[in-house]
Amino acid sequence: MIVGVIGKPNTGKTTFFNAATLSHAPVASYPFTTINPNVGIAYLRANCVCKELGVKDNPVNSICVNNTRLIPVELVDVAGLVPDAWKGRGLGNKFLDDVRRADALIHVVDVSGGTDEEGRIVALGTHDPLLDVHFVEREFDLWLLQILKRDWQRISRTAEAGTQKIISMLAERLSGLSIAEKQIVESIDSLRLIRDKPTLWSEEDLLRLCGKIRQLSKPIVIAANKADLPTSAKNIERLKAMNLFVIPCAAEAELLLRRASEKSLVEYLPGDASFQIITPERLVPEQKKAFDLVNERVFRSWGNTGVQQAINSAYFDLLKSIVVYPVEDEKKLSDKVGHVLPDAYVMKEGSTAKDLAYRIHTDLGEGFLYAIDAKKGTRLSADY
Ligand SMILES: Nc1nc2c(ncn2[C@@H]2O[C@H](COP(=O)(O)OP(=O)(O)OP(=O)(O)O)[C@@H](O)[C@H]2O)c(=O)[nH]1
Ligand SMILES: [Mg+2]
Repeated sequence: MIVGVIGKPNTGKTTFFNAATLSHAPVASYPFTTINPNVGIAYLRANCVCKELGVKDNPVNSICVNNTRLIPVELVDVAGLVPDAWKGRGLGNKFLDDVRRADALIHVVDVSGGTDEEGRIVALGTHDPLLDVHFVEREFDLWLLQILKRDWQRISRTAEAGTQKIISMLAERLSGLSIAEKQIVESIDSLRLIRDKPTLWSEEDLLRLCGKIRQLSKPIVIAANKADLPTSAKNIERLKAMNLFVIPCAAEAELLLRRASEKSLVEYLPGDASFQIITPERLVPEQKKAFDLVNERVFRSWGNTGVQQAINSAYFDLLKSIVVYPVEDEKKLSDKVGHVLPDAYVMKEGSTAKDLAYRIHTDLGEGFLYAIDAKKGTRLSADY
């Protein structure tokens, strides 16, 4: 599973990405700093099962810090999106092409209202960030519509002639966009479009269909960024009233803490509700002031920086992921060389024991007999 970081220019997408992946991609206070996508490894934060099982683990594919498991996941930061990008404005379709493989999206919104719809700096509080939420969804839908319409006459006629089913043709048209056939089926049925009569579907129907497919295949969590600025609180309340997943976020603060933690200046695990300065005597006055500001404007106001929370929300709320800890030896809870709880895998809710076997190795999936629930010691069938 891949999560994409999207939004109009200059909202802090790359700052968010750098904080989450500890990368050094260029950040600047003008639009279109990012042109080519940045791909990196972020971490999902979960309570590690080591505590419940009362064992000391030696993770291999992930990290365990004080009973918290950090599991690597892929994150993609892309170019900013401007109105009419689907027609090629700004960097146009490039943005959309770069997130086509994403399974969920983190929409980084500048909630301070300090950047206009194209990402240019304006007086704080003068742009309405609610507009940004809608326009990004619309760009996506229009982009999908453009792809569908390219061949619509032929597709709809062929389907009606009965040569090939509409579902499989649409799936083919949208292939490579990480859209599952069952999401297409669900979208068509939920809009009550008649499958056998696609020539009767209007342009309006097709646009609604694209919207539905987008909601199912690229669900969005809003990272309400720049929450540290004075004009942000009011807008965050308004966004929350819209019935969306909204996470107040301060990407710059998270980046400061992650870098400081790398240098052992502070003790801080991404997602924590506070941080501790390890060596106050090593801080110069500017650093001390920066940490004080983070405490005051981020932790005291919002409880955390929101970066980890947005990533967790994308995986757990949107993608309904679960964390699985496969082991080879169910008694020792280890792999064959004795690492206890070596791996943590992120899988979709509803995955089966056999899916897990395939995920570990194709041979294991093909030769699957049964799995064992290591907690209970009971055998589990392939479809458990
Ligand atoms: N106050 C505040 N500023 C932030 C925060 N996060 C990012 N910024 C600033 O926002 C500006 C844009 O940051 P980028 O990360 O380059 O934004 P982007 O969305 O990747 O921009 P493009 O690549 O041009 O689309 C920079 O000046 C950052 O310092 C934040 O949490 N708070
Ligand atoms: Mg950028």
